[in-house]
Amino acid sequence: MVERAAQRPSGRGRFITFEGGEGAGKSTQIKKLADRLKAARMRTVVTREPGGSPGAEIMRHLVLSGMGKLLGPEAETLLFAAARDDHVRTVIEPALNQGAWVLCDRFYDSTRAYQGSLGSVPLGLINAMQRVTIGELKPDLTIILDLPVEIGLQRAALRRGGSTPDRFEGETLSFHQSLREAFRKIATDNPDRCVLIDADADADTVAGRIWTALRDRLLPTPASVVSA
Ligand code: T5A
Repeated sequence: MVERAAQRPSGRGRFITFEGGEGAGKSTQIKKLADRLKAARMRTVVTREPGGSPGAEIMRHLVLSGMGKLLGPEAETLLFAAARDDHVRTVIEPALNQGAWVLCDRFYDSTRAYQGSLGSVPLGLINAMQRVTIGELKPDLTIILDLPVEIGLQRAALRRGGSTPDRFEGETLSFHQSLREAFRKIATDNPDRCVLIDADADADTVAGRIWTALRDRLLPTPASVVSA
């Protein structure tokens, strides 16, 4: 656990997280945004959860193989939390302190949606783990990609080819529908931090929507915005 300041010191980078159901297009959109920020000569770090650091990648293997599920929802949540602790300490915080824009594929909203809303892990336990693992760290912006679950699952299946669905892709359709509702609720409950983006469009159209949200929230001065 590390102590983290609530205020954003000058020179500190920006922390943007991407959330949504399976196959929502997060990786695709993070790459597009990273390319755009890099073209604007902004230092950019792309990372993901679970994983993103050597220790957390070991945890990723454990949870996505389904081994965490065997331990029960609370223990599985602890695995995600342990992975996040390592990831924040060794990758995210150092990058932000060096002024980078950190683009993270999933973060604590995934724990709230998957383990909290869907896994019935009590919110008190999730909040306690969050305090221990990340302290006051909070994304500057959370992009929640929203689309019908059938389309997301089709996209995920196409990308996977013949290989077996992972721990969460293999859940029922009603699980994924509830998941979509959980993310929509997170967006509604956190309007200052979250933007719900309609992801049911071609990748460039979705990227344009994300850029508009980012520009409006984090780049308020027109002079600081770089054209595409
Ligand atoms: N999890 C994670 C928890 O339960 N708790 C937690 O606390 C955390 C952090 C991670 C799993 O762990 C769970 C949630 C997840 O189930 P993962 O392998 O990292 O699993 O996978 P996901 O995060 O779910 O992401 P996916 O890999 O499923 O999909 P993406 O990244 O959202 O989508 P992407 O960009 O790879 O696109 C999927 C396919 O669709 C195409 C792409 O080319 C690709 O083939 N595509 C489009 N096609 C048409 N139109 C568009 N606009 C498209 N955008 C992308």
